[in-house]
Amino acid sequence: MVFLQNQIVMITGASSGIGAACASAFADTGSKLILAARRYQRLQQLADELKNKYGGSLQIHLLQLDVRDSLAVESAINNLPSPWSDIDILINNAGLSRGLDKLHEGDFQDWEEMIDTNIKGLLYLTRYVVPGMVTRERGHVVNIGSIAGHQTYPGGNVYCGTKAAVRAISEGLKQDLLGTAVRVTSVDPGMVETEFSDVRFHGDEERAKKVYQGLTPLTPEDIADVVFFCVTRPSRVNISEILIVPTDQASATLVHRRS
Ligand code: NDP
Ligand code: 8X3
Repeated sequence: MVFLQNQIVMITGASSGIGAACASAFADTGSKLILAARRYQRLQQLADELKNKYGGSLQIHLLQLDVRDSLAVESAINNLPSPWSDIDILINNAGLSRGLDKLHEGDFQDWEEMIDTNIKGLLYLTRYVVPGMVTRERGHVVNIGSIAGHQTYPGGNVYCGTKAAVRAISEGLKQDLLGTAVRVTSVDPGMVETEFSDVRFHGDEERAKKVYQGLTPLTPEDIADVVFFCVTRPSRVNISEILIVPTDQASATLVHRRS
């Protein structure tokens, strides 16, 4: 796609789920991909798959990065080799939920992991990448929010709080960038089948599977399609927010299960 030729697209949380699907969606467009996550081997595997599929000329730069570490984020962004330093599109996707406990019974470590990743990690990336976009007078930040930022569900307390924060931060960033060419979009999915529920339930696969039992969830590719749509609109168009749910989901708490 001409529009994306040589554009540098950075995706956090690219080792799995929605982030990996976004990497695939952009791989065939002539853009250059910066893929970041903690699990470097998974990133390498994905990069190999994409190069096999789309050709060796596909340019991918891998970053082993924990977005919770502000110094690591600063160093990763400031030390990008020069062909990779001018990021055009930042997809702030790295995120997770931990637990589904009642607030008054919740686990501090779970809370801190969610707050540090979903809010602070997204802020660090934004803080280090966006100034360059402003200087270059081009750029697009896509934050992966959630239906959980629109509606709170029982046991969702802190996770929903982090996604409500992402929603407010996206809106705030858009306001602060008014007058520049930099665009800001929040893509807010409902239920998407990824490793999300395995992570939420600390590896309890049975419990994770039950989340999607009897309904047809979204796929990571469905979300990548929407992200792709948002960043390929003409420069005068800023899609501020998109809420995307499975047909079997009416709200955060109302789903239709066939069994
Ligand atoms: P996955 O668990 O499949 O992917 C999460 C990704 O985030 C992984 O690549 C993981 O990589 C990365 N990640 C987590 N913590 C960190 C960290 N500290 N530093 C860097 N990367 C990190 O889940 P999804 O694809 O579903 O989740 C992606 C985003 O979508 C999240 O923000 C989630 O909240 C959001 N979302 C998901 C929905 C769903 O139903 N699945 C619905 C709505 C929103 P690694 O472990 O290698 O670091
Ligand atoms: C992920 C979707 O409904 O589990 O953000 O919170 S939900």
